[in-house]
Amino acid sequence: MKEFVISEAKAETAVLVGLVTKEQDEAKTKEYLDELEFLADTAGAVTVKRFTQKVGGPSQTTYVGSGKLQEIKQYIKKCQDDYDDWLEAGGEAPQPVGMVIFDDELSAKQIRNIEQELKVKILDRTSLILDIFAMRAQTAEAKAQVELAQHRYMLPRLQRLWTHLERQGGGSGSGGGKGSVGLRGPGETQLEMDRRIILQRITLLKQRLAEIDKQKTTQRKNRGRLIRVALVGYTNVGKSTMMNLLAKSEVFAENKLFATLDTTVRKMTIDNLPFLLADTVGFIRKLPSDLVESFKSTLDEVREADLLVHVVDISHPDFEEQIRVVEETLMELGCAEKPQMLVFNKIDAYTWVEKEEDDLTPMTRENITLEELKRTWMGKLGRQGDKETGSSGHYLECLFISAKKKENIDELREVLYRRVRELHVQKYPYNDFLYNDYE
Ligand SMILES: Nc1nc2c(ncn2[C@@H]2O[C@H](COP(=O)(O)OP(=O)(O)OP(=O)(O)O)[C@@H](O)[C@H]2O)c(=O)[nH]1
Ligand SMILES: [Mg+2]
Repeated sequence: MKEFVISEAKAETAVLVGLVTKEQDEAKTKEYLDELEFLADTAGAVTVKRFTQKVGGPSQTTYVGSGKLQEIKQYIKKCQDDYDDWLEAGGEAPQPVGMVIFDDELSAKQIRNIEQELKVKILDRTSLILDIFAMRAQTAEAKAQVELAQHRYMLPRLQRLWTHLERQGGGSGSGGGKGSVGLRGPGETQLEMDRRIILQRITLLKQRLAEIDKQKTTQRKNRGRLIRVALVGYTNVGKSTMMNLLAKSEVFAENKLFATLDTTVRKMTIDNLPFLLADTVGFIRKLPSDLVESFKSTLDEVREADLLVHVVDISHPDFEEQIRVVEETLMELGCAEKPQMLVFNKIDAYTWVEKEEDDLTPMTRENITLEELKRTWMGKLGRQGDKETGSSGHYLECLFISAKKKENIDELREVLYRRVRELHVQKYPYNDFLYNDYE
């Protein structure tokens, strides 16, 4: 039998691992793994298999139980053998498994143990997200923020460096777009830095970010007496598409997670009423708190906004949970009390399953029409908290649009105009110049 070796060629094929627990039932775990697969895809990895295990909670040593770990090992080995057979036969070989991605954050100990057993790249949800961020970071600020988050992630996991795995492909310095999945961002030399050097680097990055932050604060102060509106929401809901539509900007938007990392601010006008509109980084479940912390200055745009437009992808099967995640993240940022409006986007892609009359199984979310959903959400306007939808926020407005098909955009503009104008008059009551213009 051939020796079990690692080759670079197989680096971009992934196996996903998640747990089914008391708190997270099978359906939930499937949703989480769907999202993890989308994240992997965004990072450039093809998922070939998923493993799940029903347990009370993650094992402290290997996350999954030892039986499941052996099962994963066998699978990896089988793929490798198939690959070798194919090569021998001279055919076009299917990729063997290059990495295993775990749906929760792993400790140093877990990573070390699992890596020893599986002998392929081990990633967790956090390192995968960080990897995508490193790939997406464009500005000096975003790059510094991602690098800071990566070092913070790395620090308690330094043992990971004494591994048999050859580390290649990392860019030097802060996240470059090149390199293979999980190895972008701080490169090999940096991975080998000891604790002390990493700590120095963290201090330096924090200083650099504080500098940028100062400049940005000054810039923001110089923007004049304009109401500031921020588009917030889960990743991939269509924030940038809306921004481009409303402000005629050209923010990068695509069907990948975290398409936009940097905040873009545009001055826009509706009926002679000028205000600022900001497109911000998307949120996601299990977003590492280090990352939220590292993105402090990017998120200041949200913190300092006068009005938040919470964009939701109504065509996503999990949109309700996404709303809750965004609400929680806003709470973490101390923004929960800001005036907010809810904009359900992608109504063109909303689907539902009609229930047969004689079908006595309970109604599920799948059976709800768009009209019913509208009624439910409209009904909770202005109310704090809601049992039916599980949402804790209270919203001034609730709109249903399609940014792509340009449906209900006039209504969106109208509502924005009304709310911004209201806020403007409250905030700058003596600004007669503006006032006269709008009467
Ligand atoms: N069907 C449909 N797709 C839409 C709509 N609006 C946006 N999209 C698509 O959704 C995907 C994500 O859009 P973005 O505007 O990049 O989303 P985002 O919220 O800025 O995402 P991040 O920057 O990754 O957080 C793109 O493929 C868009 O074309 C819509 O109204 N309907
Ligand atoms: Mg975007």
